[in-house]
Amino acid sequence: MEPLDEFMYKYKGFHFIRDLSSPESIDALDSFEIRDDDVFIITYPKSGTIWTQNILSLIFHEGHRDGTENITLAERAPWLEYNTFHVDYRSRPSPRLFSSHLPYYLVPKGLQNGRAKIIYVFRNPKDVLVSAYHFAKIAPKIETPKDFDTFLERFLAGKGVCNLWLDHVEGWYAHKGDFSILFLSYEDMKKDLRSAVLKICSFLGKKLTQKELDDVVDKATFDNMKVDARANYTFMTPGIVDCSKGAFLRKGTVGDWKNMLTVAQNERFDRVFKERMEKLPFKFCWDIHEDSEPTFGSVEENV
Ligand code: PPS
Repeated sequence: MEPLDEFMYKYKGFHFIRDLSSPESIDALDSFEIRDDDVFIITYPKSGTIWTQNILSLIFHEGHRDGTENITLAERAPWLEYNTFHVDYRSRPSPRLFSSHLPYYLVPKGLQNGRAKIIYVFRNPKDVLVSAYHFAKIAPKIETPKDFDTFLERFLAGKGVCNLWLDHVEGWYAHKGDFSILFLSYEDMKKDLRSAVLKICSFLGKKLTQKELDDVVDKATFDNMKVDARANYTFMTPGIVDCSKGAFLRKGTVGDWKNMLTVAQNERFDRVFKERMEKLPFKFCWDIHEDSEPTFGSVEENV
């Protein structure tokens, strides 16, 4: 283990938050027993995790859909590597839902060639950067950014939590054959939530009635999640996310980077990221008004 700063340590090549995990807990994941009907949401931070947690919770739990249960999403689809609520994952009833920011090489070995399913959600990295910048200001467990330019350079160098965005996305995509995995883009979810929910249902072999589908889509909109205490992170202690400093569900849109990056910063971003991004098979959407065609067609799945 290599301490990186006051907030992070590096272990097995990956940057973890100090207070929320330990090398021993990461080692234990290697042999964590996977069940056939487990479902994992995997993301680079700020790519649509809570959104997908909500969608899966709504698909799987009737009580969530009909509003009779008051269980937070962190309990519904807890973090594999950051067990902040100290849940005994082994005794949880099936089907279990999990969330994780881990790279492909650190997830439990049982996920490889297993029947458990992974939904990998990715988002255009300029919006990821901007979302992460704002999040860092309300998350006491990670370093408060000095200024946006410094934050941008750290992001481009992969020096923050979860390392380099490119490595995360490329790694998962290159090893897609090792897992049963569905790739979804945040932007496609934003442009056509209903189609995204149907895509997820089809991947998971779940059939919803029209009414159930309507409920999932309705409860998973940004506006409804923003006022849903199970989803908007007000359930977190201020020591982990301090919602008095800003909302976790901040803008929930595509293209907010245009309000933040200067022309020079945007050019710098492109210089560092463009070449590797062009080799990725995904069609990235940088503005909510562009690309009326969904990118699902170019997204692959191994079921
Ligand atoms: S984390 O901390 O990694 O778990 O964050 P994550 O949940 O992956 O990403 C947070 C961003 O997702 C946005 N979000 C949504 N956008 C659109 N619709 C819905 N329903 C939705 N739910 C969450 C959230 O607002 C964060 O993005 P920004 O750009 O900061 O608003």
